[in-house]
Amino acid sequence: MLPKRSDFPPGFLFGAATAAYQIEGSAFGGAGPSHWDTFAATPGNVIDGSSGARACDHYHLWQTDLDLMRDAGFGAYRFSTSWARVMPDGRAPNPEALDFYDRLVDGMLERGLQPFATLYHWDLPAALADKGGWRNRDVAGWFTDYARLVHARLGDRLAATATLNEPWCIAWLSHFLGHHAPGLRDIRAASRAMHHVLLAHGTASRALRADGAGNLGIVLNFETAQPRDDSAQAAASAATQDAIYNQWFIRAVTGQPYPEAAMAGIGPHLPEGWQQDMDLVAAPLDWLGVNYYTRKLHGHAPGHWPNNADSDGPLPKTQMGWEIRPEGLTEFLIRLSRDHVGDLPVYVTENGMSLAAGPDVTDDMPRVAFIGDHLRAARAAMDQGVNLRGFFYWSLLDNYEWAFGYGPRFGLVHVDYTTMARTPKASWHAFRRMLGPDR
Ligand code: IFM
Repeated sequence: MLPKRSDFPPGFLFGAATAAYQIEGSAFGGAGPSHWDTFAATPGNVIDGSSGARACDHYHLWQTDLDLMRDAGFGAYRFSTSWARVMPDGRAPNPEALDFYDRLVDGMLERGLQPFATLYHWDLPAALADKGGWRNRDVAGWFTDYARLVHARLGDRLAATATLNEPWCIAWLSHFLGHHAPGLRDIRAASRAMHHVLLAHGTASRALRADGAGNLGIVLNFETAQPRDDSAQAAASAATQDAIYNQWFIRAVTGQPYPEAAMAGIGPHLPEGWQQDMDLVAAPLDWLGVNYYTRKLHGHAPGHWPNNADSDGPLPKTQMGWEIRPEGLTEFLIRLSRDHVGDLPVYVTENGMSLAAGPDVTDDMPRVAFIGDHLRAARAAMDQGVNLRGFFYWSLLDNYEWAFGYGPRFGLVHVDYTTMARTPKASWHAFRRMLGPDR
């Protein structure tokens, strides 16, 4: 059961989120290749060998998708613009792409949806990957040029803009763990990316603000990190993981130093002179986006820093194998407000459940329960003083789940990847009963 609309303040925003590469179809509209196209074309990187070339064909079906957002009763839509679509070679504009996003934003406004844009949700132009991508300090300038271009075209109609989605994934998951493009496993590459994503965020935010943009934020992901047993070693592993994942980015963007437990391994590989960037990184924020999904347990692993092996706890899991632990959302919202952002407006910019489709693709009652529990967890944080302003479900549609291909289904709406038919699931109907015209 979902809570009642009246359990939340009248201005509280409910929405759903998507990302360009996961839904649009990177083969359409004159987009250039991104590092995800090339990563996906490399054997072994994506479980089913698939890519986002067609994805959900949102490039052509965007009006249907916006109708689904409106008809569920949502007030806001979180989407991303694709850098590789907007600048196919990483530098020169693609007018077709800007026209597409222009129509998309107008389409949101026509349907009463507030546009929440994310400028980077992982589609780095391959031409910039050739130059070292997030390892190259110049990425801050390249990203800023792209951000300004998008803002010059759309900024007059955006309700909110995030620079980056999930810098931990952009930097650590992709350059240290090797699971996402560019698939590196290298502490020096990862450390540089850990700093350059923040430099890009700070540089672009300041430039956008100078151009007159308002309501700027960043979207960070958080994952509960707890020791797997009561040994001192497991406590140290969990603390290191927490520092890398849950503290590195939020501390830097709010003007706090990088956490000691992460600096122990990353510090020696940071680019020279990084200290001089920290003021720039801490550009003023108008809001913080929080993505939350799960918890992992951590223990000691021999060998190199961070000496960390993760495992799953005992709670029920989603199709991704992720433990379902709604109280983690309450805990993070309270912790972030207490330790980092105070009264700054916060949005849950992603929270969702992957669930395999059964014979009746509309039957996703476990997802309804998941959403209800997480909405109540968000409400509990508000009751304890967190300035939470909205909640975006991930995701509107089943879509391309990166290295997991098209297997995991996170959508409120089922997508048949052969016919591209959209079929609303029980969870979509539950939101409609909570928010829509019939409530
Ligand atoms: O699909 C992703 C999304 O792109 C970023 N946040 C987590 C989601 C689920 O893994």
